[in-house]
Amino acid sequence: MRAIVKSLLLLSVVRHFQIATPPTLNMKFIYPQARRDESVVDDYHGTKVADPYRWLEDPDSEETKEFVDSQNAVSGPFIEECEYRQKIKDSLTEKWNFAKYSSPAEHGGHYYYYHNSGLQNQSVMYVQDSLDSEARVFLDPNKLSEDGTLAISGTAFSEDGSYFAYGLSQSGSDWITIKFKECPSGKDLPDTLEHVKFSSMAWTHDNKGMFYNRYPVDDKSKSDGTETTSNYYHRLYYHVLGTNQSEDVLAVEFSNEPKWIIGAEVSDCGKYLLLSLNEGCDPVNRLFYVELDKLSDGIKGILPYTILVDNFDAQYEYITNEGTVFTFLTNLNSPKYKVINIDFSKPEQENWQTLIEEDENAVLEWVSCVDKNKLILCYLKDVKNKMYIHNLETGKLLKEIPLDIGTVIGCSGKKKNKEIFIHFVSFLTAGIIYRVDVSVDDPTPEVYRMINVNNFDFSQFEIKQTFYPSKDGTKIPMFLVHKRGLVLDGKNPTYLYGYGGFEISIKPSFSVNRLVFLKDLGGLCAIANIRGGGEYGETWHKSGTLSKKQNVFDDFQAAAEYLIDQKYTTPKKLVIHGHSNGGLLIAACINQRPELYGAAVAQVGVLDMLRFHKFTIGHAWTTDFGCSDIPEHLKFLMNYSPLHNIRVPKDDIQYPSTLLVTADHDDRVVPLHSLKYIAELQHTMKGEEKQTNPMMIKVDTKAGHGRGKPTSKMIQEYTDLYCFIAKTLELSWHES
Ligand code: X98
Repeated sequence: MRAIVKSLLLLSVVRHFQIATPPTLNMKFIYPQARRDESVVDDYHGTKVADPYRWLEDPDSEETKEFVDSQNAVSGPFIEECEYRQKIKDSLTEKWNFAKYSSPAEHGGHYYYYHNSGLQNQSVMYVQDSLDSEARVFLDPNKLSEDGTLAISGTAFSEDGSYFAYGLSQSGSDWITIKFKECPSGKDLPDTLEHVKFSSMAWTHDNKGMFYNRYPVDDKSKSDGTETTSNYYHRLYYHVLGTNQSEDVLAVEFSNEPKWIIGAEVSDCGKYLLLSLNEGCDPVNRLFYVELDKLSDGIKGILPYTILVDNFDAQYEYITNEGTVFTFLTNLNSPKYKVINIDFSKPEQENWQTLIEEDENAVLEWVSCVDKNKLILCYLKDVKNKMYIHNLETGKLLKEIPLDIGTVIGCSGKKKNKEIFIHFVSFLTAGIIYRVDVSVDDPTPEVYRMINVNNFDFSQFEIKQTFYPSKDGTKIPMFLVHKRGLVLDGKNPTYLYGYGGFEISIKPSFSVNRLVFLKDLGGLCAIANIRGGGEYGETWHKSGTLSKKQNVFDDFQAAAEYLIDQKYTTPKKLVIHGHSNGGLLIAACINQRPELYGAAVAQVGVLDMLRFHKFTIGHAWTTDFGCSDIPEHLKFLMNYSPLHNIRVPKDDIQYPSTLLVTADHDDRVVPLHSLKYIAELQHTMKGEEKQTNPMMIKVDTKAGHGRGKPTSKMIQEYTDLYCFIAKTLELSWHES
C-alpha cells in the first residue's frame, strides 16, 4: 500500500516538474522546472526587485509540496548512490554508540542528570538520592514518541526541588508544550501549557506556580512549526499549579511593542521578579523588576513593575543579589564584559559599582554564584575557556580552575551548593565531568566522570590553532584538527566550517560526525572563528554586522585561501559547511567566490535578505542584518543577499557542488529561503554547459532547525551529507 502511494506521488510530481533520471557526476543535471511568476516585483524605496518564486513562500500550497517532492526525487537518489553509503552509515552508527552523560545538578537533595546509553534517540533524565546511590529513570522522552521526534526543550525545578516543569518540542519546532512532574518520584501532574515559545520558566519560591511565555495564537491558523506567521506580542503568564491554563494570569505585556521578548527570572532570595526585555538578538536589554513580596493580593493580574534600565544600550544578566544589592554581568562600556553591583535602593547609574573589571584579553562569557559568597567566572581567551573563582563581596580572585584547551559546556551548582560540576569537551575529548568542592581553601577539580568513545584512537590526531590574515589584515583564529603527520601536499580533503554572527562563538566541541571525516574520509577539519561571532566580545560581533557583514564572508574566503596557499588542500577537495546564519555564509561565499570550493553545504540558511524579517522570529535578526524597510540598509543587503546575487560565474568557472538542506518544521529559519534559492540557482545555471557540478536541495520531514534532533535522524543527516561530499569531492574510504 505504501509503495503504491509513493509511486502515485512520484507520478504526480513528474506531471508538473520535468525530472531526469538520477544523473551521475560529470553529467549535466536536469532539475525540476519551477514556475517563474514574473509579475511579482517589489519596490524597495524606488528600486524594483523581482521575486518570481514568491509562491514558494506558501508551505501549504500543492505547488510548493510538489516542488519539494520533485527536488527530493533528484537529491535523494544522487545521495543514495554513493558507493560508501553503507560504510558511512555503519561508521557513524558505531561512533555514535557510546554512553553520554551530562553533569549532575542538585535539586531538593537529589541529583539529576541526562544519560544516553549510546544510540537512544533522546537522552533520558535520571534521579539519584546521592552521588553513589542507584539512579532511577525520572523522565524518558523516548517513551513519548515512537520515532524520537519529541524532545525536551527547557526545564525548571522549583526552588526547593519538589516540582519540575519541562518543555516538549515536536519535530524540532520552537513551539513547546510545558508539562509538570512531582519530585523526586517523577509522578506526572495533569497541568499542560500550550502555545509556548521562547519561554522563561520561573517558579515562585512558594511553589504555587510558575511564570512562562506565550504568543497570542489565532485559533484558525497553524502553530505546529510548519507555519511562517510572525511572532509578535510575547506575553508573560503566571500558571498556578493544579489549575487549567485558561485560568492563567496575564502578568506582563507590552501592547505597544510587538517585537519585545520578555525574559523573566525570580531572584535567588525569591522576593523579586526580574524582567529582561529584548527587542532583537543583540546583547542588550531593558531591565524592570517586580517586588513579589509587596503584592498584597498575590499574582492576580498585570504586575506593577519598576523600571531600572529603560534603553537598549547594554546587556544586564542577573547573577545574584544580597538584599537590594544586585550583581549583574554587563557589557556596559565594556565589550568584553564585566561584573557590576546595582543597589535597587539607589538605582541611579552614578551609584553603580564595578565589582570585577573587564579583562582586555578575554571575554567574560558567564558568571554564577555558588557557596553563598563565591562567583564562578568563565572567560573565553583566544577561543578557549578559562575558569576562575572570585569572592562575591570583594570581587577578588581566589583561584583559577585549571582547564585543558577546550570548552565548558555545562556547569551546575547554585548559591546554596558547596560543590559544582563542570562539563568539559574539546575536539578530541568526548567529555570530562569534574566535581569541585568550592567550600574548601584550595578548591581542586576531581574527575567525576570520563566520557569515552569506543574503539577510537584519539592519539593519532592533533589540534592546532592558527591565526591567518583576512582581506583587511585582521587576524582570524582558526582551529585545525587532523591526523598527526599530515602531509601538506595540497590534496587533503578539507571540511571548513563557519558561522559568523549574533555574537555566537564557535568553540572547540566534540562531534563523532567529525571523527568520520577525519578518519574514514582521511580529511582535515577547519573551524574559522570569523567576525560576527563573540570570540573577542561585542566589538568582534559588531564588526560583522549590518554594513560590515561583508567582513564575515571575506574572513571565511580568506580561510579557504589560507588552507589552499599553505598546501593543506585545493579547491577541488575543499567543502564548506554552515548552518543557519552559517548557511547564509555558505551561500554568499559560493555566489562571491565559486572557484574557491569543490563542494558547499548550506544548512537551514537565511538566504532572502530582503524578506527574512517577515517570517516567524526573523524580525529579531535585524540587529545583525538590518532591514530592507530601511533605505540605507537595502544597499548592503542587496550587495550580498544570496537569493539576489546568483549570477553565471565568469569564464569557465562553475558553481561548486552545492547541497542545500532544510526541514518542514524549521520555524526558526523557514524552508522558503532554501526553496527560493535553489529554484533561482537551478534556473540561472540551467543553460550552462559548464555547470557539471550538482546543485541540489534535501528537504527533511518531521525535523526543524536542529535542536532536539533524534540520534537516528542525526546519523541519517550526516550519512547524506558525507555521501554528497564523498561523491562530489571524489573522496576515497580509508580502512582502519
Ligand atoms: C534566535 O533567533 C533566538 C530566538 N530567541 C530565542 C529566545 N529568546 C530570544 C530573545 C530575543 C531574540 C530572540 C530570541 O530563542 C529564547 C528565550 C527563552 C528560551 C528559549 C529561547 N537566534 C538567532 C537565530 O536563530 C541567532 C541565535 C539565536 N538565527 C537564525 C539568526 C539568523 C538565523
